[in-house]
Amino acid sequence: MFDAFTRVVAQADARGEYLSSNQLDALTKMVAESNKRMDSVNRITSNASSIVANAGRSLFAEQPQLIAPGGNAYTSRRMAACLRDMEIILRYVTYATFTGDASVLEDRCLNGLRETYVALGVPGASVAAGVQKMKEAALAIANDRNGITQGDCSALMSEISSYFDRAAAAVA
Ligand code: PEB
Repeated sequence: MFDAFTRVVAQADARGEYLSSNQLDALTKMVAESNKRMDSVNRITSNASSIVANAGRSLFAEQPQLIAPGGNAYTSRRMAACLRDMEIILRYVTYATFTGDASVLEDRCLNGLRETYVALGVPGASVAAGVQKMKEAALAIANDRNGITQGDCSALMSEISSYFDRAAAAVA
């Protein structure tokens, strides 16, 4: 598991080199703008249950076969497993956002997830659709201009977006 700092160190060490000035500049910028990152993590984390519940509601409205008898979210046990899975994925996205690196998400959540869903008979494309819905909600909350110091968060938002996209692509 890497963060933005340990990844750069591991790469430099593998080559037996000092950190380059480009790497130092990028990390300095990341530190200088870290309040944006922390605020985004905080906002997504504190709204996690509504992000998950609304994404689930919207997914089941679009794909009602999931909650019909025989569907993959039919019975409260499967429904609970489904909402829990979405919550787990969202949690790892917040970890990746915090560390500025996708490896925690990849290694501890997405690795083998597609195979797990195939084995369980859970439709990966539907999980991916749920993840995309969480992405839209999370970005709207993280990027809300109200009640916060104004600044350019476009790079951070596309970074966060990329973590959701990775999760969706891993199971689709
Ligand atoms: C992944 N999900 C399920 C299981 C596992 C995961 C390992 C099997 C064990 C169990 O039931 O608890 N676990 C989950 C995860 C990590 C982990 C992400 C990462 C660290 O450890 N059903 C739907 C939707 C979708 C869904 C499309 C969006 O209709 C999910 C939610 N996951 C779903 C369902 C089950 C499941 C299990 C329904 C139960 C399947 C079953 O038992 O029939």
